[in-house]
Amino acid sequence: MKTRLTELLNIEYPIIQGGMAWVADFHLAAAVSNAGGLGIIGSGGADAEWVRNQVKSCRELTDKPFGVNVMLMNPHAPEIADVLAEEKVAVITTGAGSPERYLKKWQEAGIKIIPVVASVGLAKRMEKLGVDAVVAEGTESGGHIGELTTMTLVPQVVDALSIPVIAAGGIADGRGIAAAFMLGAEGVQCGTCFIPCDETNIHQNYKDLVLKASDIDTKVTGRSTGHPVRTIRNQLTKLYLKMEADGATLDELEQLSLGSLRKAVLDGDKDMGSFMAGQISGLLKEQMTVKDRMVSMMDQAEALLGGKK
Ligand code: TUI
Repeated sequence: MKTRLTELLNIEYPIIQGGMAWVADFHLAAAVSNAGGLGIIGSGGADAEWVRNQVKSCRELTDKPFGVNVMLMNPHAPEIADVLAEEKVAVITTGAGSPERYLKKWQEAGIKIIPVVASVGLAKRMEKLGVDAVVAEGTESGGHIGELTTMTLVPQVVDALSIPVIAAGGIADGRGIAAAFMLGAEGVQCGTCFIPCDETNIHQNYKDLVLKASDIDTKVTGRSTGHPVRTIRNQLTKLYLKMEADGATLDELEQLSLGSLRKAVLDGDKDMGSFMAGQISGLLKEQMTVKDRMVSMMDQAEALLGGKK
């Protein structure tokens, strides 16, 4: 399946991996790139030296292109932006904000820039500033989310832009890829489907929670703070939602969730960890290698879309 995206990024499959904070380290990114997609190191709230080391380690595991996701609410984002320009990574994706102030520096370093957007307005602004593609991410996604669904967001972004659009949110098999292409996307970004993979360097409880989840097992917390986040429901989400309903302050809510992603990824704390994952978790039933996951998704997509293009 050749598209403008596979040409732009020099990859075999039109699949890019979501830049999942704490979950997507260089092991996963290298596995996705080696399997023919675009692996992404998720820098989340990390500092610039962590990112530099991850980039160097990834280069030892793959000769293929890979990217780094910059989470724009991270206080270390300005230093990370500099490190990525110095290291001349192939691709940068961004999330949770507008990357406007970093674009010139990254463009001068020859880096392909793909902002993740949740609205047509930001997508248009990004195109005007010369980015290479956008990820249109629906509210089905895990982690920090926007309001619109993938089904409604993707075709509206496709109609508004000339650059390639990558669909994200709720895609974990070949049917999802085929549907995204029908909406006009030229690639997909998948996150949740890579959580229960062998190469993902996280606590086994996290993988098992995604595999065991049903269709209704994710919850969105933080709507009252303006930073809604989708995670697998547990004691933490129950407590958080109750405190939000009771009118808790930002400070109280921050105290509750402080370090909870770490508790999920490193400790596997099923009760108090923040297990970010998308609504498509309910579709995922088996742990497998990244390569097997990608090949089965692409085989199914190609069959649905009428053979190899
Ligand atoms: O960024 C994501 N997903 C994320 S980031 C993250 S780390 C985190 N941890 C704890 C609390 C909050 C975040 C986990 N998951 N996806 C891309 C995305 N970007 N979704 C929504 C947006 C977005 C939202 C508002 C992008 C821009 C925006 O407004 C910018 C503007 O200026 O209009």
